[in-house]
Amino acid sequence: MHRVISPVALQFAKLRCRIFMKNYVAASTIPGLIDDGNHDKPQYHGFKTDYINKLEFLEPDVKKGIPVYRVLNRDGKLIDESQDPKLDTDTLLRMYRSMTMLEVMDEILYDAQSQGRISFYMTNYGEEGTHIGSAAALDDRDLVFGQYREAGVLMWRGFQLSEFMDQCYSNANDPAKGRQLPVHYGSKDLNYYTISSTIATQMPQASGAAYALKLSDDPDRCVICYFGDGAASEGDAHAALNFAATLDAPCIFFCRNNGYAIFTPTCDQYRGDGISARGPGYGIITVRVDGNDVIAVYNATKKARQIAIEESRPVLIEAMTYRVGHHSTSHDGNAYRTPDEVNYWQNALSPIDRFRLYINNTGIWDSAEDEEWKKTSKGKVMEAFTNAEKRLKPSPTHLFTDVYHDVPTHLQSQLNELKEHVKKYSQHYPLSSHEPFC
Ligand SMILES: Cc1ncc(C[n+]2csc(CCOP(=O)(O)OP(=O)(O)O)c2C)c(N)n1
Ligand SMILES: [Mg+2]
Repeated sequence: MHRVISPVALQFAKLRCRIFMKNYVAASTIPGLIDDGNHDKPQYHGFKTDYINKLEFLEPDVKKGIPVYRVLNRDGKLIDESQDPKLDTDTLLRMYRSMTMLEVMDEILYDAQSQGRISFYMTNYGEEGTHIGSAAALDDRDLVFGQYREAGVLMWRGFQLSEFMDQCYSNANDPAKGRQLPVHYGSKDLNYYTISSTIATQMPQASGAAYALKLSDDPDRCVICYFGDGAASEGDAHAALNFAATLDAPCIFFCRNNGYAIFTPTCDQYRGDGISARGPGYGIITVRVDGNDVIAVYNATKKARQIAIEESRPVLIEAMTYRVGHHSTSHDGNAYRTPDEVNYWQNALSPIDRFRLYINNTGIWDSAEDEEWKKTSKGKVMEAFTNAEKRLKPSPTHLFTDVYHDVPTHLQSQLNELKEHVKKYSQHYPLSSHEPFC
């Protein structure tokens, strides 16, 4: 099919082309655009490089495995004193209590799902160090774009146990009024964007938000974008990293490399050196960190935040960790990995155990306090759980609200039809567990 271009449109296009060319020539300070007479140097647009005169291919493992930064050894001892962030006792204990509270919440909600009390759940077992180490290093005003397995970040920000429970129970207090799957939390007050199941969609959104922060008159903030090793295989990951790099957007890309994307192990997902190896390809400053060492994660994120804000550029952190739990309550991890593998990570490499050893070693926490805290934390979670379970589910009216400012007439007539139907067949509907139609 031929498109007919009007003479006016043609003139307009020519004008735009001239403006573009003018700007293009004005931008000729880009390295390689001016022939400086040195023909032994390549002069490609934007490159600073050399010629070679022997054929050489670049091996993918330019470096023999990007190293993993850690601060604590497996016995919870500082390896190098200079890496001690010297956090005060309150902060260290808050970190420990948050990591363990998250574990207790996971246990109770996972069991609740298997008893049919909630519809779905995803645990965070084994990844508590990545959540709390990174969250503690941020400012509460920084924007968080999460995937779905970062409940600890939200807990650190101050999301209450009752709020977690109300969301998982989809009761009348759930801000999404029961329209989201459990664990799809969000909090405007805590600068935590609502989780979307469609993996990696949070990544370009994070780049955009970081660019908006850069252009705003409030530049002392950054964005942190959490994503999994599996999400990194999505096209959105490429778009996000490249946009953030080229726009110099202050975004920390925090990859939780937990070894699996549901049942696909990382060795089947990529051939390169993990996610870190991709950073330099995008021109992004990168670090790989032991995700089960909460202090190392803290140091890496603190520094990443400083770089992102002060230099206005993205930073990539690859936190090496392990998903100890099943992918979700709808998936059985035993189908593709051995109990020995899981036990090894759960017992020998637990981020919580390592951190407990550290605070025991420093003398700020002991086993008696630990026992007491186990009881207290369980009590708090159970209380929130019981309250959420008792609360009514949202009114069925909310099937029709919140998409449009005013419910349009065609939806209003469907709502009326539903009301009549439910009235006629009320014995088939659990009306007593819902708030009434409104
Ligand atoms: C676009 C899209 N494709 C596929 C899925 C199905 N899915 C849900 S989670 C997941 C694996 C994600 O793995 P990873 O990013 O490593 O996160 P993890 O679950 O390990 O924390 C997949 C494939 C999805 N939700 N969205
Ligand atoms: Mg994963």
